[in-house]
Amino acid sequence: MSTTQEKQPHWSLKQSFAERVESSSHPLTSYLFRLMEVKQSNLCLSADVEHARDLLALADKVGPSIVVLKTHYDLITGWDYHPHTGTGAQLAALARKHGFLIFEDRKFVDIGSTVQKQYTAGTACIVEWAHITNADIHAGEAMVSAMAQAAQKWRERVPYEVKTSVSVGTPVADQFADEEAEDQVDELRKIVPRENGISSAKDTDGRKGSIVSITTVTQTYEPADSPRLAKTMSVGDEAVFPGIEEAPLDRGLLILAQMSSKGCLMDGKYTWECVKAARKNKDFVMGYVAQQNLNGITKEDLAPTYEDDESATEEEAQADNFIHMTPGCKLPPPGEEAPQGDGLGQQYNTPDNLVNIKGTDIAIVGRGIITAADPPAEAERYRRKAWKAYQDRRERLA
Ligand code: BMP
Repeated sequence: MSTTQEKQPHWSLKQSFAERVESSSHPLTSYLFRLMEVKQSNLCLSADVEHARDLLALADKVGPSIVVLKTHYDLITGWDYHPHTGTGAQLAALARKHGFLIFEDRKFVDIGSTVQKQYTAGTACIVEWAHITNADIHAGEAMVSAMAQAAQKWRERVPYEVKTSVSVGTPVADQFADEEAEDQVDELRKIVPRENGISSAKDTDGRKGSIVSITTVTQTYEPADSPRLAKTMSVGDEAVFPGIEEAPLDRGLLILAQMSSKGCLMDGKYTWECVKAARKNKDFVMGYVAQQNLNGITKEDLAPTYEDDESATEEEAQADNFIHMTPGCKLPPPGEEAPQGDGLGQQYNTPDNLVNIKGTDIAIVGRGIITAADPPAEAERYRRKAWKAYQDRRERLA
């Protein structure tokens, strides 16, 4: 199978995440690109821990280093399904506090009618708390449009109320607008101690970086029963990450186009069908879970012998700006060059191989961080490596 590496690199591989904001067709993708620049992070934590309380504690500790937190709610013991105060709602509060999106790795696959219900109803009611979910489209493209329809219906159904809030905006000047804002930033600073995010106003004139901001009073329409506004949450849980506004309420889908596991049966033909489904459903599909960059890819690249009438036009392929998230990521142990598999079929690549060489955008790391002696410190190490891989890619292709 040939790859994009043999062709001229697609424009999206050369651009910064900031530059890709404008040409994103999905509001949540635009938001995520901006968040990635603000936090200087292209790291997703796969939070596959045993108990709900461990999940929440881990999300709170590692939150400052990541832009996406990936869950498998069905492997978590003690998941509380209450829509306003349960585990999903609590995770949503942590996502607001630290500035990350929640990605439920549910891998939906069924007929459209069933996936609609699995996504927006049932015990877990995934659409309520997960900004992003994913689908294995072996059941056919119709399930993608069915999920898009369900997400849209959910979005329209959510009752609205006007919320008046004081928010701390993007750093703009060297003085605080007033004392109240300064206090507010101090409080938020305790929550986000790492030198990134709001500290992007740093040091252009040689002085120590300072957090500078203006206070703005905004009126926004918020869904009355959204976990983002859970009334029963304690005051501390209402904190909002100061570097960027809250995530939009739009929901997004990642298509599971390729997997990291040994012997995976998803062949080039399947991946090509994923690319077509993504291009057809740009309002809902943010991108892919994949092992390589698929932007600009053609049938000839993926499945040359597959007889398919629907070939992509050059124009269509050029317009791609999908985001790519990649699991099977680990750093090798000290003294070794490559990370070993887990003995159960999982295959690992380094962040450099995935982001710099294969051109994916977000590295998904689970056990590499979770089983470390100090998960927050290890998450920081992965964040730096994955971000460097992104910078190296841009330098290499410039
Ligand atoms: P770990 O880094 O501990 O191997 O975890 C990888 C995570 O990514 C798991 O949650 C797994 O279900 C998920 N995953 C994967 O490993 N490979 C894929 O191709 C798709 C996945 O969702």
